[in-house]
Amino acid sequence: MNHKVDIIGASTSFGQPKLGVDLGPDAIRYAGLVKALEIQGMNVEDKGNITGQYKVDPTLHSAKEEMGLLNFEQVKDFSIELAEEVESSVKLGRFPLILGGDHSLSIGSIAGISPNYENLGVIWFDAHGDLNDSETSPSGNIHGMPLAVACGVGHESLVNLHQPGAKVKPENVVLIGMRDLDVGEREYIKENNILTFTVTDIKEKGMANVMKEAINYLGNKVDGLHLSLDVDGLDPMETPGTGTPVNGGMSLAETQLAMSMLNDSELVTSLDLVEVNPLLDEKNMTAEKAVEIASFLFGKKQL
Ligand code: HAR
Ligand code: MN
Ligand code: MN
Ligand code: MN
Repeated sequence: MNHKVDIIGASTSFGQPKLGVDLGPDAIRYAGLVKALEIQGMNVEDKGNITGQYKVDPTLHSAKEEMGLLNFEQVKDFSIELAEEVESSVKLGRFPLILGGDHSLSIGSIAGISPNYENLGVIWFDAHGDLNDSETSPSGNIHGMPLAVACGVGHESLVNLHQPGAKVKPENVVLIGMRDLDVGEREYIKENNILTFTVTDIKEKGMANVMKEAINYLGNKVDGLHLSLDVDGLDPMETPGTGTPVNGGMSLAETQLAMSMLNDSELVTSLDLVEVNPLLDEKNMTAEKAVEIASFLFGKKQL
């Protein structure tokens, strides 16, 4: 694991309609992220927050639509800025830890990361596939689309953002925690043979076996591994402070196990921690869980 960590706050909420997810990065900081990583021996630099040029207007949040994409301009503008910041971190040999913010931020984070690798792997830890495009999306919310965009599917100015073309190959993607997939997402997963673990798979096989499979599958072929962790992958009893909770999720203990195994694998080179919304939370417990999850990824042990 790279010990030099850059914290990059991705303070955006334009990928979805609920106010407050742009406050997620600060909520995670207040929950003690920097200290927790320093205890694990990391050299941490907090780069502050990226906001993009558009300000959130609480009275008019879902302003403009472009071909079925809500807040398209805002998401695009934000993604370009984030991609630049993330890429400079990777170029300096540091580990970018991107705090969200809604999951549309991964359009920018992955765009900034992928030019630095020949064959980037992505683990998408989430209740959702985030594999929609404007045709398949039931909502028009771009936070349901970032993985599709990274794979080269979607609006051309999002797909070609920062660098032309797809940023990840579907065969280098692993989905973990799935339990709320739309029809078009299921078809995309099947057509592209994406390695997918639902919560039912996790309960049946056990998290340790699932992670062994995921790590073996990616380990030999990727030269970098991006973990994109949506806190709604966990059960809402663990992480209530998130915009689209889905019952029947993973426990904190299972998530800690997954993170420990990823730490042991030494494969992970970048991380998104997303969809923390302190306005929907109880006493910042979702941000606290996010810090705990990051601590395990960076080497925290129970004994
Ligand atoms: N699949 C639905 C949509 O595209 C819901 C997406 C919910 N969002 C997230 N992403 N939090 O993981 O609208
Ligand atoms: Mn660049
Ligand atoms: Mn997501
Ligand atoms: Mn989700």
